[in-house]
Amino acid sequence: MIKGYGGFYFVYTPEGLWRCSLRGRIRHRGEQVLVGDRVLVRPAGDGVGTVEEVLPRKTRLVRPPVANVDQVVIVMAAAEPEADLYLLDRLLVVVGATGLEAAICVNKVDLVAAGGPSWVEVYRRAAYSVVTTSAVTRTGLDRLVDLLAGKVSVLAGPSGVGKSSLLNALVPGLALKTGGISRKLGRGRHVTRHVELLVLPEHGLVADTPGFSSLYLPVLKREQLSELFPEMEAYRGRCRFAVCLHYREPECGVRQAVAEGKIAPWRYEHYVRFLEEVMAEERRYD
Ligand SMILES: Nc1nc2c(ncn2[C@@H]2O[C@H](COP(=O)(O)OP(=O)(O)OP(=O)(O)O)[C@@H](O)[C@H]2O)c(=O)[nH]1
Ligand SMILES: [Mg+2]
Ligand SMILES: [Zn+2]
Repeated sequence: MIKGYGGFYFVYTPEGLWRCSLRGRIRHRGEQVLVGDRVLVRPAGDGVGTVEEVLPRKTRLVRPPVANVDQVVIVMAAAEPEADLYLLDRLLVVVGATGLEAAICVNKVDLVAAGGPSWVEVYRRAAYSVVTTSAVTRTGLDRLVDLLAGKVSVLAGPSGVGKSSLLNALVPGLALKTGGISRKLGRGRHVTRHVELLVLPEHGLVADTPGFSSLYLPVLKREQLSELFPEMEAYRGRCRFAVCLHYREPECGVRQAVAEGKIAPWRYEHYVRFLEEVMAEERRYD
């Protein structure tokens, strides 16, 4: 199911988009049909049908409410607005802890020198998939298409980085509002957030969102946090303590790597901020 509208459920089928109503049985059970749900549809002729059954969900995001998401693509701008690496790291942790794949798209590379911003390499070396794009010059769009192909993805990231512009560039005929118009609306807490999955020409499904609002760190144990910083993995074995938070412990391989410039200073700083947050949260529930 890719969108709900006017009491109908629009289902993407191999034969095109079908407008469906819900079988009474589903409605009576109070079962919800979410965008992203895989459903069984009984045809009623001419692009119309009934949703007979909702298949079990692989995953379920709460905000935005989308089922069966495979990956979250975090979009940041190379400039205008300057990339917010704290937000990026926070989103990477939130997405990783939710058990979804995280990928990074650095848009607006037309505004900076060739090669893109230097921080991009840090994330590539940490083994994240990173694509650099421009919705204006269309640089890198083929790689973004590859990243989205065959998957259910959600775009996330701050306002104004070009999420809607990128989708407009990928889907001929699509005319999502761009240019900060949605910014003002998207921030208001009472505005209905309309979620829909767009069908990409290469069979990917992708949702544009006004931003990934679930910025709370999910319930994490303090020892788990460093697993969400993949570049720390290589140095963990050098810590004196088997269970090391890489915080104030002596002879810590991770802190050593930061001191030697092998781990980016801001990544470690953000790690410490998240760690302190997780620890404060744990104390609250003690
Ligand atoms: N130079 C340049 N400008 C871009 C690019 N992509 C988008 N823009 C511009 O950036 C502004 C914001 O783009 P949007 O696509 O509305 O950004 P968004 O991420 O969807 O923002 P929200 O919907 O508010 O979350 C618009 O004025 C776009 O024309 C790009 O690759 N290069
Ligand atoms: Mg937008
Ligand atoms: Zn350590």
